[in-house]
Amino acid sequence: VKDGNGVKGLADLGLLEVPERYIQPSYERINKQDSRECDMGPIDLSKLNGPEHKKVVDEIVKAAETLGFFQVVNHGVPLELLDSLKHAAHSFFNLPSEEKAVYLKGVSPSPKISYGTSFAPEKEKALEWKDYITMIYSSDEEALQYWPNQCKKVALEYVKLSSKMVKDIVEILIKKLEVESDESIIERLVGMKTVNMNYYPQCPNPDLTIGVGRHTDIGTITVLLQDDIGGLYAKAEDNDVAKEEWFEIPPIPGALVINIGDTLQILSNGKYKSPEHRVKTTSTQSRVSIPVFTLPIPTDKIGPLPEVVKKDGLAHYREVLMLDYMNNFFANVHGEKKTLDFAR
Ligand code: AKG
Repeated sequence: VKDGNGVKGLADLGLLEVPERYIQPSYERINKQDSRECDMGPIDLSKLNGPEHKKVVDEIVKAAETLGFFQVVNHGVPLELLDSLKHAAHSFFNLPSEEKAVYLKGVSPSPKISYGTSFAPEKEKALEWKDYITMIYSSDEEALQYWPNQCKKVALEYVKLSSKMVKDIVEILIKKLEVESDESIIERLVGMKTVNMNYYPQCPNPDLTIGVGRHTDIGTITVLLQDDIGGLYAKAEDNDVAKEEWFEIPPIPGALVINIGDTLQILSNGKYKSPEHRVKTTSTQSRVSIPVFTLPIPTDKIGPLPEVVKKDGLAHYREVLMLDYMNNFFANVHGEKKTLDFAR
């Protein structure tokens, strides 16, 4: 990515095969036949305000306790904005390389915005077939000043318009833990937001490569907009079964994908699952996805909630500083659910 064109630059060369350093060991490769489509329909969040409130709450809680992934509709983010976001992501990654290069780490106009490729390219044995831009939200002014022109307005709208839904979902999940439902817990859990734009160029060897390797998200919850190409897989957790079971999270027009992050798994003492997930590449089209990660602020501490530990009789995690948890995540390559080991 040093020349500013990342994997997109490689894809544009029209290679018939990916370079050796993108070829994954077999354990990491994704075979569509080994997975099932997740057939859980989207949850209609507008029903939270009507007679079906309890049913919707139960659906959200059940999903958080099992796969850790679900999809939502009537989420408060206008459908036109979802289309504009996908369009904006393509516009950014289609820029000439020198225009993207200004956002590379080290030269970027702000440490809160960075453009890159793969996840930890200096450390990875095999690289991920993905370019991205990360934008950490701190204020509207900063976003409008520093984020790329191609996406700043829509990305900012997305962060803001998704935040009520994020708060509602977090509140439902915290209330269900029967802790003293104190508004400040919810506020702390949604203290920080980062929006990413991921770009997976079309790839000549989708069976040998990965878009994103096995990992969990470290925050509270993630909201993800994916386009209609598909390729996101989540692993069902079942400690008794040796065979891995993967579910494809299918694109649903107008829906947003929600997944639980490590922070909620830790806070709930393991009741809510932060699912391992990964992304397959595709040979036919370039895919975009746009996640908003919601996290506690770096100076906050996260640990199992005392009321939950009391009920469970033991704590499965220790208390850690969010900053240390984040640094550990970014200092390592992607790998299964190993970020959680940092809090054990
Ligand atoms: C991530 O950005 O951490 C993802 O897992 C992306 C998921 C996707 O592209 O569908």
